[in-house]
Amino acid sequence: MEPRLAAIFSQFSVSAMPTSATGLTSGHINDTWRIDTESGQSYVLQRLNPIAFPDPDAVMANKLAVTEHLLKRAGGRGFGKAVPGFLPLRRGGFLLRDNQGGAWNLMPFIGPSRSYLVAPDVHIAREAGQTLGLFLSQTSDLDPALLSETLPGFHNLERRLAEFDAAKDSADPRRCEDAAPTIDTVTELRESMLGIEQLRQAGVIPERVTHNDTKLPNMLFTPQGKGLCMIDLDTVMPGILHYDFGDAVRMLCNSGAEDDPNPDHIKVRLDYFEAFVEGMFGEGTLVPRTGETTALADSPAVMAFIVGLRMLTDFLQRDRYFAIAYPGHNLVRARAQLALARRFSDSRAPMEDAIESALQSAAQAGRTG
Ligand code: GN1
Ligand code: MG
Repeated sequence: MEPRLAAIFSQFSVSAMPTSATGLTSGHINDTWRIDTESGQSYVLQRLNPIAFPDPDAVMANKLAVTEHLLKRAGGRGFGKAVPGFLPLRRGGFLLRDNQGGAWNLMPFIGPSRSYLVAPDVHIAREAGQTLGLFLSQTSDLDPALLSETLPGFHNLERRLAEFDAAKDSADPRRCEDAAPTIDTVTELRESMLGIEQLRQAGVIPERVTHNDTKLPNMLFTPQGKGLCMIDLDTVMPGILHYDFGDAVRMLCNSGAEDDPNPDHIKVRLDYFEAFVEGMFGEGTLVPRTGETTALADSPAVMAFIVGLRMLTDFLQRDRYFAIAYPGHNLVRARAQLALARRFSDSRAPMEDAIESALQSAAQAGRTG
């Protein structure tokens, strides 16, 4: 095990000796390792990226507030059995600063468990809906005003468009040229994507505690494929249902990869969508509040558009935010996500029907049950 990691691990309040560290590489922002120890208990050691998270103390405070609340609320439902927690440092507190601006925290590894990059079947899509629904229902009574907005305007499309416009104006001409057709796609779609942000600002869609990074790899399942819990709580903040719903569907219901270079692979899995909404709403796991179903069927397109826009902006800014695997990776990602946004817009009507029928079956179950 790398001496640097061993030294950092030793500062946390764990008595067992570490035996190995394995990099967990599915995230695009932070560095994460699984640490195995002699006792058999494993841990997840994470270094928060200082560029993405300029105020790690506020991030940690949000994560602690949400996990403490989840711990109080967990149990009694026969589902949602696990809650991610944090280990304190020997000297107190939960965050260890290094001299490069990184901030480290340690969590117990929840196991046995697994996660997926791609959903293998409708069963997992349903469990994913239930896992997110449970997280949102268990945080429904946590006042969002108690959390800081650690990444201001994170899913605010007006803000993301302003950042994109500024990046375009100052980008190097070569990158602008490579990105020209993708920039045209943004120009074509941008107005049509602003509805949810306007409804939020008008107060039609109410604020709640949201996870804000609900892609499938951030959901944990048992080895048999039962949903366990949401992980990667770095972005828990005040938000709206549309962010978490749309972002989860973005990854789960795409038959291609997030960075698929082949546009023919990018199609909407309506069967997965139906299963997802049944899992989330069908049995009353999450009961939406007034205003929360308004424009909900638009949210997958909008969230794919926002992520694609952020990736394109990052390409124009020479890839300083998202980790890339090859030159041009952010542009490939952006193309795929913008193509996906179009596909979701085309599937709006059947998605709206699926949401409606899941809500109806919940209402029926409520009447008869
Ligand atoms: C980033 O770090 P990771 O992979 O969980 C990003 C999300 C994007 C996602 C795209 C803090 O998430 O907003 O949706 O990549 N996280 C941050 O895969 O910017
Ligand atoms: Mg994340």
